[in-house]
Amino acid sequence: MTANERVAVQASHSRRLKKRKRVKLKRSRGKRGDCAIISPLVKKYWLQRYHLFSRYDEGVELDEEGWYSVTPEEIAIRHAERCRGKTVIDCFAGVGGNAIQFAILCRHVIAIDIDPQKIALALHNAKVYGVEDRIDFVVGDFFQLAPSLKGDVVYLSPPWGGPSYKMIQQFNLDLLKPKDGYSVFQAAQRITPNIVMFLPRNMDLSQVEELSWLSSPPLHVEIEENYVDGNFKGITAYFSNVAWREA
Ligand code: MGP
Ligand code: SAH
Repeated sequence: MTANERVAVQASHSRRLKKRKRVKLKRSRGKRGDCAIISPLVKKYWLQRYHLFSRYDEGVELDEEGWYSVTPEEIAIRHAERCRGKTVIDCFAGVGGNAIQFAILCRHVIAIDIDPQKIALALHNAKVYGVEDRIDFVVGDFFQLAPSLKGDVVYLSPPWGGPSYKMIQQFNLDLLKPKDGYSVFQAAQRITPNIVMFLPRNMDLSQVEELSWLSSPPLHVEIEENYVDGNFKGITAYFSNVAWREA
């Protein structure tokens, strides 16, 4: 082999290497290449996708409301750990962020959402995690279904009115959708005193404590702050007629 031929072989080898590196880089940026088709609103949540679903690349799917509402997986695991072994009713199930973690750690899950597309996505995502058999999926209005529901724990993560919730200095229970937080809580209380509520980080905490006074004697309430990677994401209120056992 002449010196020129050696240079040519080396050059083509390094071109091949560069090509291989480029392909690898493209793949690791987003296996499903969905970055290009997401809306500007969703982009910031898409960038956090592995915090939302660690198995995102295995086929997890979300719609726009699902993207900005889903409970980050680490927080959903925390909620599920506190309900370990119980039957949990996830009354505003969305695309299944919480329901999936409840299915992994709890005895049984009833996942309700008024939007049929959310329930279809929650079922799909539960299949990705292999837990679809541990969840009863129900399309319906929580307020209508509440009188017929039975379970050990009621989990409430209702809509907060979209990502603009944080423009308000202090969020209050009247701003929750589709009904105010008092109505949601009262409907839940008729099922069980064991209620978990996931609420905005700018929530007026004195109002959350007041909810416990809707029961006689008043319920115990424990409030925790939830962080992901040091970022404050929301608060969780655990209500019960006995103090919640630490998981
Ligand atoms: P966020 O504050 O919109 O995002 O939502 P982020 O990245 O913390 O915003 P930033 O401006 O501080 O960068 C934070 C988390 O709150 C989301 O991941 C959801 O878990 C939850 N969340 C947000 N919204 C708008 C809702 C909602 O409407 N309902 C419920 N149940 N959860 C929500
Ligand atoms: N915790 C969920 C996100 C819930 S977002 C997750 O981790 O994926 C709130 C959900 O409440 C939305 O999907 C919305 O469709 C649903 N919802 C709104 N009104 C409802 C009602 N009356 N009954 C049941 N679900 C309702």
